[in-house]
Amino acid sequence: MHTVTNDPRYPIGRFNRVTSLTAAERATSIDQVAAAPAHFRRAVMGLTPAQFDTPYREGGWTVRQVAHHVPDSHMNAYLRFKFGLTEDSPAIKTYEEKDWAKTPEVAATPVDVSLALLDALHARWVMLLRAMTPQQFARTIQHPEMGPTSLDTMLALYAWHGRHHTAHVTSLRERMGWR
Ligand code: NI
Repeated sequence: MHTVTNDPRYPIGRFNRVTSLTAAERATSIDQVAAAPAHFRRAVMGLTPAQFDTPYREGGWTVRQVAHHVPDSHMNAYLRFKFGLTEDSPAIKTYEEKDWAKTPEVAATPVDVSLALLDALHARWVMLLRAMTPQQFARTIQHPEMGPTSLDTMLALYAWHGRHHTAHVTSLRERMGWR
């Protein structure tokens, strides 16, 4: 389904937009969201401070910035689900992810803090996802760039997103020969 390329920005391919998911696809996507914190934690395990400060590709974010970006992104995702479930097709806000990666706390915050944040956030988010009905996954939000977007689409997007950033780190480790 995803086209794998040699583009270091997209180690697992780009996100292919889907409008709705089957029950089986939804279950797989929720499992991927559930597994994401442990997979990301394993991907960064044992890295040195210098390795955390290495860009995952030339001109790209450092591993440290990626580690802080994933919970930033998934907190926005969680809020999109909550807004989508409690309001009638609400307009949601995008956020300037490049600037969020440079706000004053990012350089000084231990990566462990963001890993713990990701654990707790996903624990709560997955409780929500597993409790949602198919009708609730069909609810929509208004995304300024994507237009009307179902929560199924959001689920598929964020299942991809966790794997996408984990692969940035694992592919860097592979290229650099880091054990
Ligand atoms: Ni991202």
